[in-house]
Amino acid sequence: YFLNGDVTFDRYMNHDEIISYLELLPRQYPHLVKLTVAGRSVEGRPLHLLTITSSHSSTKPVIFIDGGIHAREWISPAAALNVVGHLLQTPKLTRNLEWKVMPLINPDGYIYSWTKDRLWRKNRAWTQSASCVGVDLNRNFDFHWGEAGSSDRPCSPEYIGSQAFSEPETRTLRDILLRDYNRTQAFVSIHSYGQAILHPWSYTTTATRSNAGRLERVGKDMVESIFSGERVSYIAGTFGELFYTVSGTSGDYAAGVGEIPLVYTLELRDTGAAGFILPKELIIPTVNDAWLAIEYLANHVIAS
Ligand code: ING
Ligand code: ZN
Repeated sequence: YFLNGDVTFDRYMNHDEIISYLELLPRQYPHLVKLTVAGRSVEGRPLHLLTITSSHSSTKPVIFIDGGIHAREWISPAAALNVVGHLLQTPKLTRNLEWKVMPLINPDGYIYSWTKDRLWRKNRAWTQSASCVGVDLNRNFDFHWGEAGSSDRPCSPEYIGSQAFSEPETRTLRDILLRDYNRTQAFVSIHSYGQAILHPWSYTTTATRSNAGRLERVGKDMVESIFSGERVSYIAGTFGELFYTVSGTSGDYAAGVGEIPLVYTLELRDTGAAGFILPKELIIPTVNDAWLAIEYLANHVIAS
């Protein structure tokens, strides 16, 4: 059963349940949680931002997390909310860090995936094509926009949009990201599936980022941390070297324009058997994968 405002990981929470839980948090933890509406989706829904920290100070390192950018990846907002739940019980991580979490950056798409088309990926924007809806938000960021692994055809699931940042969802994420970018130490974008921890660059396999060694080491440590906790195998590397190249992603933007040192995309379970339709029995172990990785990353930021 579900009490209004409760959180559950025994099954997927729908849009309204997620929002009720978000709205409850600042009332339950007024000293730790601030909830703001950072923008509006194409269909006018609030884009929520949680700021989580004890004793506000403008000098703490920031860790930014985005969830739910792709509608059908239901495990992603669940993982973001589970991280929030853990943070509220881990004083070390809220005392030393400031967290900015957008658990559901594509609410219109999420609802559409619940009600009309389970495998919907994009947002719900009108396009130049009368018959095709939606922009792939993870192709709409202004860093190597419209290059490899994306499409300028509105009917494509990887449609880039009419221009970079054409969508209110990506503009909202950008504006929050850039606001504190000089003290943002880590950025994590949560997706499924593939069991991989990816670092920039995604748009190319020929260039490596200046801090590639550190990115690779910390990525491998996160994989190890997941394995020791959950006995499940993830792989670490750049998206380009492990899979193929894609451009206009939030991660590449955070690294390339935001200049955030530690940038990771988590591709959670599974490796393809269930794919996007991950059974509800796997929610709890899978959101724990994300927590183990992010907890490791947070402790790394504090230690460095
Ligand atoms: N995959 C991601 C996608 O947007 C990705 C892969 C994300 C690559 C971020 C690099 C950076 O296509 C899924 N499953 O959405
Ligand atoms: Zn995705």
